[in-house]
Amino acid sequence: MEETRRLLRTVRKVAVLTGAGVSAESGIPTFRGPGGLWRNFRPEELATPEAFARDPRLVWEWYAWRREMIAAARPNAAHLVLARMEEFYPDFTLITQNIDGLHHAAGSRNVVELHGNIWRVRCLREGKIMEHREVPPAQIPPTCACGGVLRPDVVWFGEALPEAELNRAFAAAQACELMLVVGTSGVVQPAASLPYLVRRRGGTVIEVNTECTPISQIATRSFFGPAARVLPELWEGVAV
Ligand code: BV8
Repeated sequence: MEETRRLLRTVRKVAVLTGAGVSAESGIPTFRGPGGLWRNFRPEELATPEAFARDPRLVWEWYAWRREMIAAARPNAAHLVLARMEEFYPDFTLITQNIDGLHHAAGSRNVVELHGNIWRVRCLREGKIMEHREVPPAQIPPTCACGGVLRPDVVWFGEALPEAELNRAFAAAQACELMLVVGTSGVVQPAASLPYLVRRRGGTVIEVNTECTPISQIATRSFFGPAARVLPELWEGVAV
């Protein structure tokens, strides 16, 4: 741990990749861990354009359930350490696969939301994107003033990631000296390829997870434990 703290004191360019595990201690179930199921559906069955086309109501009921949990959730110590890191490092990019907005709520500003945000919707008729914070939505599925159906502004399986965000993420992976990978199972592409990019360039990858993942095979070091405990421990004494 001290060796990694020393490293964290000396680097200047840091990128972070977070997944559902960073929000687990805020009470939000992860995708592939316990509690991730909803009415016996797996996320991969609901987070697809086909599922939405087939049954927009069912998919919206899943998002409405997640909105209820996220609205009641507060950023945990891991989110807060990541917000403090952004103040400390001259070059810092936080890349997240999460759609819960908890990094913003913790004070992070330069956040790359690779998979969108649960508090934004997109009109299927005119493509307009807008904030939509009803918990639960007054109407399911919600409709636009133009009459079009509104979908969550998130990236579903089989859908391309937003180009600007993806470019920012790859640029950060190319430029960073160290990438911190927190709470991701490392199975969803293209996000999961970012740590490999860093290692291939000779950069350092530090993983924080409660279990072993494919990223553990290539990480410079993995710290196994809950992010809300491990991140404050890693950060202790670095930013003094
Ligand atoms: C695309 C938004 C192409 C919606 C999400 C075969 C091989 C390779 C790739 C594919 C393939 N078949 C299909 C694909 C592509 C597919 C993919 O990767 N599939 C996987 C399942 C194999 N990818 C896509 O479809 C992507 N699009 O490829 O498009 C394309 C290109 C051009 C034009 C058209 C098309 C889109 C992927 C995005 C999907 N959307 N979410 C929503 O959230 O509702 S993905 C979803 O999974 C979430 O974003 C989630 O964040 C993400 C990744 O999961 P994790 O965050 O890692 O969460 P998970 O539960 O898995 O793991 C939690 C981890 O935390 C665990 O390791 C656990 O141990 C740890 N943990 C738990 N508690 C703690 C903890 N760690 C620390 N502390 C704790 N307390």
